[in-house]
Formats: sequence, structure tokens, C-alpha cells
Amino acid sequence: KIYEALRFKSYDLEKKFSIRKTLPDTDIYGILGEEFSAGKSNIEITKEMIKANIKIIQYREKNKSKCDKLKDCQAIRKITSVNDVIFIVNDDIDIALAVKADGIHIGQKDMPIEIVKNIASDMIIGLSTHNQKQALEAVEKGADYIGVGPIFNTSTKKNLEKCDGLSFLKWVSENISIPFVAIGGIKESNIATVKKHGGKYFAMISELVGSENIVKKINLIRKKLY
Ligand code: 3NM
Repeated sequence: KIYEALRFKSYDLEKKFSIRKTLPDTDIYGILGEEFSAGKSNIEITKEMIKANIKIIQYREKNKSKCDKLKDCQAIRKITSVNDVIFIVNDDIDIALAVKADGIHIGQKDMPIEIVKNIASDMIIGLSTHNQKQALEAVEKGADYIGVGPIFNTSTKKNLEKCDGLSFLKWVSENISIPFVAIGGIKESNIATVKKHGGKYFAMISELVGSENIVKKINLIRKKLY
């Protein structure tokens, strides 16, 4: 029994590690959300992000039915798989498991991370954090990466937590050992500031999804990063 458990454990680590190897040291973390788009479907947005060589994409839909979210995620899983792109599902662990996503991203008020780890032990688990205490707790509880935000004010997320974004990010970059992703109000116009405060991964919804030409937008943003 113990042997089985160990074997399973090392398989998990191997899988997580091999997935991470595909990620560059610094880049954009794309997040989907059709309601913020200029009339494009999540599938179209995914294809444009992949065309721009985005390597990690999260599905985040707050207003669709479970069935519609499942259909979207089944299609996106296929496209991301053939393109070696990491696919993370926000919040809906049942959908993440059903489509065999690479990971699940949860918030402070979603299912507790301890439970998520039990249910989805071989998945990458991301946890949103909004202050130092939450970031330290996330590491202690075994999150694979944390979201750090909101960096700036944004209307994309309802009930935005209070957060001294840039200084929290700086603190995380100096004190937290696991990967972290800056989020909240990040745009082409301010990404250089986020980078200056220690940002390595930059999650964006409206700036990407709302663009007429997502590939062009990503290329412009990258010019500020490299
Ligand atoms: N989480 P945009 S801020 C989904 O602070 C989300 O945890 C946040 O959207 C957090 O790039 C946010 O359009 C919204 O500002 C990000």
C-alpha cells in the first residue's frame, strides 16, 4: 500500500514538473471570459492566444451554465492539448476533472485547498491571494502557484478585495518561493511598472480578450516585457 502511494506521489511530481518545463521564465497568463470580449467566442479567443504563443490559459466564466462551461472546456482542452498549452479551469473542479485539465484555480472563498488537493492530487493548484498572510498560508497548504492581486483597480472582478497591489507583489517576489502570477487591471500601458515591482507572470482578462486583434496586442505587451 505504501509502495503504491509513493509511486503515485512521484508520478504526480513528474507530471507537474514536465508541464512547468514548457513555461518560459516570464510571460503572459491568458484568462478567458467571453463577456469581456469584442464579440468573440472563448474558442476563438483561445486560438488567437495560442497563435501568439501563450503557454498557459485559464477558463473563467462567471455567468454561463454548467453545461455551457463544460462544452467550452471540452473544446478548449482539445485545442490546448495539441498545442502543448497548460489549461487551468477556474473554480469548477468537477469540470476540471471531467475534461482532464492540467490545473484548477481557486479563490479564498471557493472549496478549501486541502480538499481540492485530495480530489485533484495530480493537478496544478493555483490559489488567489490578496495579502501577505494569505500568501504564506497558500505556500504552507501546498499551492503550486499563487495569484497576487488586485495590482490595480479593475471592473472585471466583482467585490474586488482591498490590496496594496504593487507593494504586495514586491513583497511576494522577495519572500515567496513558489511561482506567482500578478493580476488585476494589468494593461500594456502599466505592465512595465508591474515588472519593476517583481512581476514575472502577468494575468490579464480585459486587455487581451477585449482586443480587436489579440495577437497584435500580445506582441505589443511582450515588447514591454523583454
Ligand atoms: N482576480 P482584468 S483581479 C480574476 O485580485 C481576477 O484576485 C483578481 O481582470 C484578484 O485583467 C481579477 O480585466 C480580474 O483586470 C482581472
